Amino acid sequence: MSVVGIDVGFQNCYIAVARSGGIETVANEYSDRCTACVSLASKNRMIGNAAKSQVITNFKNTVHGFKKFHGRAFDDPFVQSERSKLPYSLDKLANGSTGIKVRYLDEEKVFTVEQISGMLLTKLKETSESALKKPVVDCVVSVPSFFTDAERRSVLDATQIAGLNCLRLINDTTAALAYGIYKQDLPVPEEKPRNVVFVDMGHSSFQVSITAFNKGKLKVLATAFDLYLGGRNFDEALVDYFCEEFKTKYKLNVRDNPRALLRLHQECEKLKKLMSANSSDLPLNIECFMNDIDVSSRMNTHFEVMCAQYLMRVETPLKTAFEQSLSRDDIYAVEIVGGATRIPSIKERITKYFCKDVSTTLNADEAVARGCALQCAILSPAFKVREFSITDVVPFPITLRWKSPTEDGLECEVFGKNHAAPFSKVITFHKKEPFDLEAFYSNPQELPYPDHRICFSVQNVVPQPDGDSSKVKVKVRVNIHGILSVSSASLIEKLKGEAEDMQIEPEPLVQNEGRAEEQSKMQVEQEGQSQAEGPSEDGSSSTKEGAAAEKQDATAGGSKPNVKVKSIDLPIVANNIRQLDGDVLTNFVEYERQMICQDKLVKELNDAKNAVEEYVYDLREKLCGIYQKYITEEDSNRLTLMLEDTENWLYEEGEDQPKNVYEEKLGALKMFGEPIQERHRESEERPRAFEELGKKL
Ligand code: ATP
Ligand code: K
Ligand code: MG
Repeated sequence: MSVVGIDVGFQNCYIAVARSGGIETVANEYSDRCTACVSLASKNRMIGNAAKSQVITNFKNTVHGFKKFHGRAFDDPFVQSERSKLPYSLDKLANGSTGIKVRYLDEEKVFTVEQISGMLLTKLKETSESALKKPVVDCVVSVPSFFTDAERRSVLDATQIAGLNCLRLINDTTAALAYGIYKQDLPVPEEKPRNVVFVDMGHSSFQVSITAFNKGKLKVLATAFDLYLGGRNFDEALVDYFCEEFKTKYKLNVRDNPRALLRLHQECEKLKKLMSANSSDLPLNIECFMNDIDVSSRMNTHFEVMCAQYLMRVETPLKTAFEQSLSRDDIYAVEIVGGATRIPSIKERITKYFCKDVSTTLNADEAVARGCALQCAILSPAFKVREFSITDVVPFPITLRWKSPTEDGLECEVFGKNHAAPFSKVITFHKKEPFDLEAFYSNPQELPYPDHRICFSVQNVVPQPDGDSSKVKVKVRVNIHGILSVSSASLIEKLKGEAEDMQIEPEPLVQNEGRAEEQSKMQVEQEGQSQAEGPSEDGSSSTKEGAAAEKQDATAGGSKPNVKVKSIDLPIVANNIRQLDGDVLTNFVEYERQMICQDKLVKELNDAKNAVEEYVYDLREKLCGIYQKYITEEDSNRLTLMLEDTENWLYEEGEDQPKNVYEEKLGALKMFGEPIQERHRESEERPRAFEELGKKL
């Protein structure tokens, strides 16, 4: 069983694995990071760093910056504003969600964001497999702490498309701290916790969390964020500036030329990074930028003035996080990660707010992936790690509204802001008929986008034999991924002739079943996460999904002899959940497999073709060099001619042939090449053999 953690960023992805007793990050063939980029072509796909090189050359079919399309409708204002800036096309899917329109295998295709993310995850899976040298299925994947139900479900679908089994979707901020603090000496559970602020500015967003640590556990106290503040804002500020300048200076309309605009973007990002290390003014030069014109300019401290509107926004989430939890004096350390915190003026703002130096004990790039791997190791039964419980929070309060054919809706907030998660609550209703439970975020205005309501129908509810309402217990859960569900419902049937003396919860049975009373009779039992309330009784990790369920069985199961009730499980039908349908998902999984096979075929074909080309070059060089002594001039000329023919063939009819044709071609060349190689090898080894012999004598 594998232990893999994946940090899926808007721009950069990192992988960490557990190997030889420790957690380490994994590099692919190019570097330690994988760019979140997928490029579709007429024969295959390129994913990650290979796709990055296609951003300009194949811009219409090279997809990047798609992370925030997860779970969002095409009509979402954010999607629309992104759309106007993207070099590739978006399209509205039949269900209203965001589709990505590209040409693949010479056909127009609209992929869902789950499919595109699935492609990226396929690449990340393959990279971890080649590092671990075994198949990878289990993993933990990071998401921004502000991702809502719909976004999380969408990311989970993507992991499934890639053939991964995601054990937990963990919040970026939580993952990073989990790793950083794991090994340190922490206060025992009875002592005052050590509070750490965590600040992450990536390419697309800014996240803050305040977390309390004790030995063996971490509890997030509050989170805050600016959904749209990240490194890319600073790139865009530079792009805007140079677009204006080049308009007057060179009469160039850069925005009309997608290729030039993309190049300018790349150069501006480089410039931004350089400016983090140099306070002096720096040049920007791009050759043959547009209409054969070379452009050049400079940038200096004016950069900060240009970005004032963004720098101003740094403080707000920091403040918000504190307003929800602690005072600044209770903070032990401020840890910063994420690429954009390297911008000096960002770091300055953070330092200024806390009146204290920020720590960079965590590796700014790898901390999230390492935390994911650590969480994966904790969840994996095959892996032994010290107990460490991770309790996160519900970022946006959740309300439940119930209604049935004879009732209007009534509602109650089941999970308040910063409620511990994962967590289950058992809610008792008194009902005579099936009813619907609608779940939604209480304050739509604080959400990143208008989330829709999801609905759970509790079916088969009937009155008691005596006509009374039945007691219906419903379990509502924010699960380990931060996803909400009504996970079970049961009807408690009083057994005939017996008084209901065994109360499941200390609530008097009310005789009159009026509508107004229904409301007061809704009762919420807290049930998940013992750590959320106090010290754990059994010390077991609260992140294990099963714990809450077992407790439920112990109370409602009726093991005591004097229980006079019977519990009947009720079916629940979920509606309007933004998650891929079973059949659709199965098709996507299958399609992803086909695309993987296709990529593999193309790779093998290219390898076979390259092998011919390489052999031609290699043999030709050696014929004039080290092989010269081992072939007659006449044969050498004939062979050289043959190599030349092959080379020409590769550029003409041999350009696009099946694999076996290249293999045969290579075989034919080797028939001539190998005997020469053999003669060369023998004569090289002969003196060495003599030498060996000489030594023995
Ligand atoms: P997100 O967390 O928003 O999903 P991400 O995880 O992909 O995005 P990171 O990899 O943390 O983002 O950071 C990438 C950002 O950091 C980019 O905007 C990049 O230009 C910026 N960055 C990286 N190094 C530097 C540097 N030295 N100076 C300034 N900015 C930098
Ligand atoms: K990242
Ligand atoms: Mg990130």
